[in-house]
Amino acid sequence: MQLVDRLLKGDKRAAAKIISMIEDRDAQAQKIVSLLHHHTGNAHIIGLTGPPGAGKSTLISALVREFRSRGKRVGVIAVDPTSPFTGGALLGDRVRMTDVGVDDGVYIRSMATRGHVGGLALATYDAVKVLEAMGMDKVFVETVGAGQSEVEVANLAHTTVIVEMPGSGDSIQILKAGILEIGDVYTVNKADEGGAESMVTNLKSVLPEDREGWAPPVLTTVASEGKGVPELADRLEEHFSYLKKSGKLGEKERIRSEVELRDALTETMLEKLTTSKGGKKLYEDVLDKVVSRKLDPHTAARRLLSGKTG
Ligand SMILES: Nc1nc2c(ncn2[C@@H]2O[C@H](COP(=O)(O)OP(=O)(O)O)[C@@H](O)[C@H]2O)c(=O)[nH]1
Ligand SMILES: [Mg+2]
Repeated sequence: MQLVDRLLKGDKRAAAKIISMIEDRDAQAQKIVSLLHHHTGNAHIIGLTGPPGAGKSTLISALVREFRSRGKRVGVIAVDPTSPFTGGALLGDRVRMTDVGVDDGVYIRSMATRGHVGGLALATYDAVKVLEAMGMDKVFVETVGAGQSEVEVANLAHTTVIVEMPGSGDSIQILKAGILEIGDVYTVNKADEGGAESMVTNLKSVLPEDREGWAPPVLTTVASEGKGVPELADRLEEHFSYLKKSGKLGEKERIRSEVELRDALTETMLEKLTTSKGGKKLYEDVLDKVVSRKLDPHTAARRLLSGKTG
């Protein structure tokens, strides 16, 4: 397929086209992504999550520059409707972002995953594959920290970075958000605004000193000035090395693959059910019965699968 060939050569326009097809759930998208799968598996996938406004997008821009200066090819997927990388009023340092935008070794893409079952899930995995297949060494995924998406991004990424900012919450709130289990690297950004040190102390007091041979570091950064960014990049590289040496990379890949397989199963089953003759109506009828309490969801699912819906 011509589009795939172009992508494999690193063509950004091909990447843009394919990711749009994924977003639109174009019938061809699945076939294309299937062709890409065996061209993936070499990139370091890094997820960044944290509250809106913490500086995730700014930090990613700074990391892109840092890794470019280290000779890495870098891709970015932003699953964040509130601060897209392109269009509208976005990034603080628009000009410098445009600089990396014309660089062949950088591809940045914002994505809307609305309407996809599971939100972040399958469409993002597919988009990451596109960036891997086009030859990116580092693929950053930005998600806004809102409940479930943190855990989802931790499953998607090899390395999960939790971005906090001073005053964004005391340790109890941090505990509640469930971010203590999933972060591999923590950074308190906006360290220029004061209060960062107490945030760091708070975080350190509640984080484990050792998690299966890895001690999650807590850093401070000023993303808008690039301060602390080389150190952050170093920690990311260290974590990737740790994953490789400890055999954890294989475990992570298995979890990633399982999430993908499960999501694909759900999607395939739903597609099969709703595109078969009379399937859509049957599905809606069963859904109505669940709503009116005539049927429970478990029984409904089993009946739909077995085809006995009477
Ligand atoms: N003072 C200060 N502002 C920052 C820093 N990092 C980002 N910002 C600003 O904070 C705002 C939100 O940043 P953004 O990257 O969009 O946050 P996101 O919502 O987490 O992606 C923007 O106006 C940035 O310019 C920082 O380290 N210090
Ligand atoms: Mg953002």
